[in-house]
Amino acid sequence: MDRRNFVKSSLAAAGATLLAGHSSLASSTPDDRQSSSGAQSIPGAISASEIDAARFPDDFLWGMASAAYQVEGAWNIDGKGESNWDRFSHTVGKIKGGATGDVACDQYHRYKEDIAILKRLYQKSYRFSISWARIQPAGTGSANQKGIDHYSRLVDTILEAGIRPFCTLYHWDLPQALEDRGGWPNRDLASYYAEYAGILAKHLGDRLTVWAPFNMPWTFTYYGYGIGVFPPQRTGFDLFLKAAHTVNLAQGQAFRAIKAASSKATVGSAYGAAPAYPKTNSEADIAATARYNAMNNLYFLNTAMRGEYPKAFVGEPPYAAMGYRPGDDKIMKVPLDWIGFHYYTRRVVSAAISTCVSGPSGHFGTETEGEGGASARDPLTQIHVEMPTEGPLTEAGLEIWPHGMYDLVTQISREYNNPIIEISENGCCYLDSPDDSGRVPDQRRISFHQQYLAELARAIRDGARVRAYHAWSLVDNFEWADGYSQRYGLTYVDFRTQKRTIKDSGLWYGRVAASNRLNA
Ligand code: IFM
Repeated sequence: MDRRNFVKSSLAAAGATLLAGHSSLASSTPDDRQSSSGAQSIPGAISASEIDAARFPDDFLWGMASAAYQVEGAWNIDGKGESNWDRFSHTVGKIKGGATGDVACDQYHRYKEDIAILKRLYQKSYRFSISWARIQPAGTGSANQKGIDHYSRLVDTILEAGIRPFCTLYHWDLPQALEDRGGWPNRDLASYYAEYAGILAKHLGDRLTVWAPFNMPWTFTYYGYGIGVFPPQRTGFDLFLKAAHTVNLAQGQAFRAIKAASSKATVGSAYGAAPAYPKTNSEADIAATARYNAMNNLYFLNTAMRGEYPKAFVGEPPYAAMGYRPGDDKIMKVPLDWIGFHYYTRRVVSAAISTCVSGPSGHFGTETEGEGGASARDPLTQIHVEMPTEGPLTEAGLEIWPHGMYDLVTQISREYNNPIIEISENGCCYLDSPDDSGRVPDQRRISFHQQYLAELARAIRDGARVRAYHAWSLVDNFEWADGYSQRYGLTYVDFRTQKRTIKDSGLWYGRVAASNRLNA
């Protein structure tokens, strides 16, 4: 049975399916309270009493997140240049249903309505991203004033609503002109990107204080250049290594450019992260799991905090293939003011049996791994990575594993000297739509966030300095290669009319933000 069919059947069975071979996970999980108690009918689930007991600090920043290409539309308006995702979505056969982001949620024109929703739901933080091609249509050179003006108005509207603007500079939409120059494997992009960051900080840095250079850098470099499932669909592990190194340099250079232009700026991150658990207690699987953690969770964090690549490879980092030059450690090393990361679902890792690269197989969302065989995901880390299905699955096929939130937050807290942490994204795909009365009763989304947040509250109680949580997403939107077939919003969007309907989850999340409790 493929994963998608498995999603359907596991939903019908309330997620109670337990796959053979994964039962050893509970004992290898740092926290195994519930697995050992046997009190839960659904693996990994959090009890109602834990949800009732969860508390958040008075000044906790409840927020929602979005990304420019996924919500803005207006793809060629006010001087905006073409981006890689414009080109990709305009190419026949690339996106499910032939969808594009040309209109998306039309947030470029409807941002006031969307900020009003945030305000109505007592939100304290809005994480949005800026389209590089609106600011520099060809990726370099002077700024497009209309693009600057748009984001300036957006920031002002967010602030007027009493909400903190959190800006991601790059959420995957690269000016196509830079892709045409070789894209991220071209080291020159680090300097172009720093120039772009400096322009933003100069024009918005009097009001914006929270900046994250890159959204999920591993994902867009690996998917875009390593395995070719995102634009520009190039495939080569060397290309991935080069792209990732350019991004690490760009992160360091942008950090300095932002700080030079704005004395108020704090710079952090919006990394994708997933706690990884060894498939067995063998030394080989434990070592492979550590390599996964280094590659997927720390590859862009450790370079910033310590100026060096974490131990992601069997053997020395492949410096020559990366295009690493003497002195790059100093460029990469920048002490992030806070660490932001997303958590959606976990991984189970084993040492690869075969050294073949498995490459993409079947469906690829923004989190999915190849599923076939036991071969290595790539030639140098020699890891085999699985997406477990022990817990229930969302309608995107991602396993719900709330304990991972606790494990990840406490792990990063331990490894980086208890930094300030923001959860920059977490969310789930369910396709609930308005009922006859116009309500969207998406109880499963409420339950999902309640459980993950209960685990976040536990990490805070145990000493982690987490100051924010951003639900993905403010509105249903363009879900990359899946087009409009997946809905992550706390607000329903009718894409024919652009009518917004706050889902029950959004109303619930508003009460959470007002009370700092999950049983609101
Ligand atoms: O929609 C994406 C987002 O762009 C990045 N993080 C995961 C989300 C859901 O797949």
